[in-house]
Amino acid sequence: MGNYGTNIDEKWQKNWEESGIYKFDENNPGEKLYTLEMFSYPSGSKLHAGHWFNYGPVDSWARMKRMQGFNVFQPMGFDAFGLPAENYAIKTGIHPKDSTLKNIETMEKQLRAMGAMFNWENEVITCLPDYYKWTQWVFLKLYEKGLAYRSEAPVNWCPSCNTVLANEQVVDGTCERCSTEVIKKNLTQWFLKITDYADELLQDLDKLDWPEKTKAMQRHWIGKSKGAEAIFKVDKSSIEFKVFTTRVDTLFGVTYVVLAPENDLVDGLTTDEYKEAVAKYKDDAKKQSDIERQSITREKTGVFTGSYAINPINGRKVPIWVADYVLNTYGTGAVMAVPAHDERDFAFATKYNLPIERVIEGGDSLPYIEHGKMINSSEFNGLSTNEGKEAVVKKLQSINLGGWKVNYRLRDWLVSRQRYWGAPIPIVYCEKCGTVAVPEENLPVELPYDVEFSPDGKSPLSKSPEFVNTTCPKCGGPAKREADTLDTFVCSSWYYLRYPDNKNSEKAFDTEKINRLLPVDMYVGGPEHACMHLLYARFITKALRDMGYLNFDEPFLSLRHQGLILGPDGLKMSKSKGNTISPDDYIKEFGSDVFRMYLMFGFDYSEGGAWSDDGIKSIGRFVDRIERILTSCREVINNSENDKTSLDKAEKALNYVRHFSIKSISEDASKFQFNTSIARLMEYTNALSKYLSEDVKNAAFLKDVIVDFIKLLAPFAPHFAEEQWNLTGMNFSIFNEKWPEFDSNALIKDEVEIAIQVNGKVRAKINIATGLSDDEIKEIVLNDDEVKSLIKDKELKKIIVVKGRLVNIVAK
Ligand code: ANZ
Ligand code: ZN
Repeated sequence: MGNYGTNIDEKWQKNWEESGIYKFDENNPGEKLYTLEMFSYPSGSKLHAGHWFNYGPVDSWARMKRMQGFNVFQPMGFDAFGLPAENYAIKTGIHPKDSTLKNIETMEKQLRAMGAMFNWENEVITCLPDYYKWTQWVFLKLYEKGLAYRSEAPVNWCPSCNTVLANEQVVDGTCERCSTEVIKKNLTQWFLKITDYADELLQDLDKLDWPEKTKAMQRHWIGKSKGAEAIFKVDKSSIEFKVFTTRVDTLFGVTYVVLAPENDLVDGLTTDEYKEAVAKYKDDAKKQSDIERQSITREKTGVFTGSYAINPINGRKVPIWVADYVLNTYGTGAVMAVPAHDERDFAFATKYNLPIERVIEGGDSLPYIEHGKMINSSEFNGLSTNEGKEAVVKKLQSINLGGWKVNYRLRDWLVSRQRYWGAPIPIVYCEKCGTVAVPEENLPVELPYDVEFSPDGKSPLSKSPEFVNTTCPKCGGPAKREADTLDTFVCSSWYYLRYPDNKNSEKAFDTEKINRLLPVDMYVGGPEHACMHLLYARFITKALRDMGYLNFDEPFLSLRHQGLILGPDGLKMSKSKGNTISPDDYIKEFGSDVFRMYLMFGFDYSEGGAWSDDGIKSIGRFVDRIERILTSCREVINNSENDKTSLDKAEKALNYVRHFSIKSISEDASKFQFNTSIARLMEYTNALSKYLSEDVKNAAFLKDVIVDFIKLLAPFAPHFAEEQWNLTGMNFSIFNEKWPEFDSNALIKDEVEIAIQVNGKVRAKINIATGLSDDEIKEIVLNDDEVKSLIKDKELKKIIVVKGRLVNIVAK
């Protein structure tokens, strides 16, 4: 075992800390590089391998960038409000504030032991009043702009978490956090109007250097759909309604229309005869999740209302049904059904014996859902789907019964929560003045400590009279505070704006400063945030920009996701499976650099994989080997007896590896390809070892070569490299050194290996000097003893040279 271990880690952490070398100052030389890892949730279970996999390699990337001349800003903080702490409190009786602050203390210690260049002086902790004061300010700004509003709506309710959820927090009909099936409840809640930005959120994705998959997920979530609206009048009634369709060319094929059970028009449309059946159906529909309702395979159900609607294009009377496969929250909550050309309508019509009429030519069987020529559509017959859409819309426009329409799947962001551990919503309800925003000078609305927070579906804060009862900021009369708190995703939607100016007590941030330091240049975190945090943060940035607080459009220019580190069994780590890896134990045994380097070498960064003890042990041996070899190199360098100054074959070979490593590592590590970067370091180590076996060595040259080696190693093994740097007699700190640049001349090899093909088969390989002409090469090849014996007495028919690779000989 070598000398490297936690003692070395501690030594250099102390030096870095005391010298303050990583302190960020925007006036430092170099282009600013805002490197950000998604901040941690302070849980009781400490830092796990996943945190390490997120933060360690990104710190290595940032260290390389620093050496390449960037002025790196890499802050860290805690996303400290939220349900886990509150649920833990309910279980144990420990107040969420106490447990959270204690967890933060532990995690900070662990994060420091990682030896990353975190700018701790810029830390933010979202549950502290000096932060959430400004979360409340952000909310108020949105409210002033009409981007925050309160409304009654059927919302997602998790019966286990006892709170409403945003659409983004409902995964396959279940709660994102606890997997309980989510139900619908009609509640008055606060929403943020993210839909105002739907189109820009979609368009600007094209500008971002983000994983394609993540962009695709956001595109799908925003769900822009271009179609048309058509107005159907209800027969013998003054009621009319719109339908949204992406296939207006099929308008002649409508044989019935469907309203969502929740559509407000349903009761007014239903005739007495059908009232009972419809009422019962509406009741049943409440119990179904949107996902179930939209499933193609699920058995369709529905009821007739007794009323008819008039098709605007041909005046035909069609029955109006109510069915839960139509969602009230999309489009107009009403659908024109074309069973011949839509799968769901087809299944429904088949089940209820409704007519099915083909209006698009093509395919053998129904439903035919592709494009084609219009038929059975009077004057439109013969038009293609696209021509037909234009023509039908034109007609609808001319009779004022429809037009083009764009719809989005994205819904406004529901941000109020009936829970305790969150930022109070800074709103007051006054009997006289109604809904009143808390004035900025009265912020923060502090979260009281002594509150009964066991959840029962009512906001815990509503049970605290000291909190709820207040006076109206407008009229001074009695008023009540909003007792819901903000979803933690609101806290995390703007934290990257606070980091650079975290001590500002006058403002959330200084606009000019933030405009200089943002956007974030590199953002790294889990892919699970694709349609939540990453969407919300983009929206908040754009909204603040429109209010004049920011001058950039996007918060995160580049984004990378780390993969998942699995247990040794290949399964997701979990306490119950007993397959968790505790970083602390390994770090104690191997040192933090070995842990970090193993994560970087053992896995593709964006893929992750199964943990292996053998893997980390072999990295431990690699570090020991480097230590031994560098020690020997230093002995050679310090003992200049059998010194030479020329660069001969051995030096050239080593120099090649040196410059090849510089080139490859610079390229690969910048692309987050850390595993291949470390593989190059291993080759470099081998080349050094080989050179040590030479009889005579060039000490000055060797010194340069190990200086470069230690620099290349530094980002990946920061403590160990700093120690080696010091032992080599260099000045503190290696992280103030310039990253080496490769010399392309060193990469031109004097000789190349060429394959000799005889009659189509590779028979030999010979080394040939580079830069020779074809004729010179032919001559060398034909005079080679091995080649001579291959041809023997055969007659040479043909010889072809493929430069740098191959010589092809045909001999009979
Ligand atoms: C008639 C039609 C004929 C349709 C046809 C499709 C094929 P996207 O792409 O998702 O926007 N639709 C509209 N509103 C709906 C609602 N609230 N709930 C369920 N389905 C709804 O899909 C638009 C299509 O989904 C619309 O076009 C409508 O069915 C249906 F051959 O209208 B279509
Ligand atoms: Zn839940």
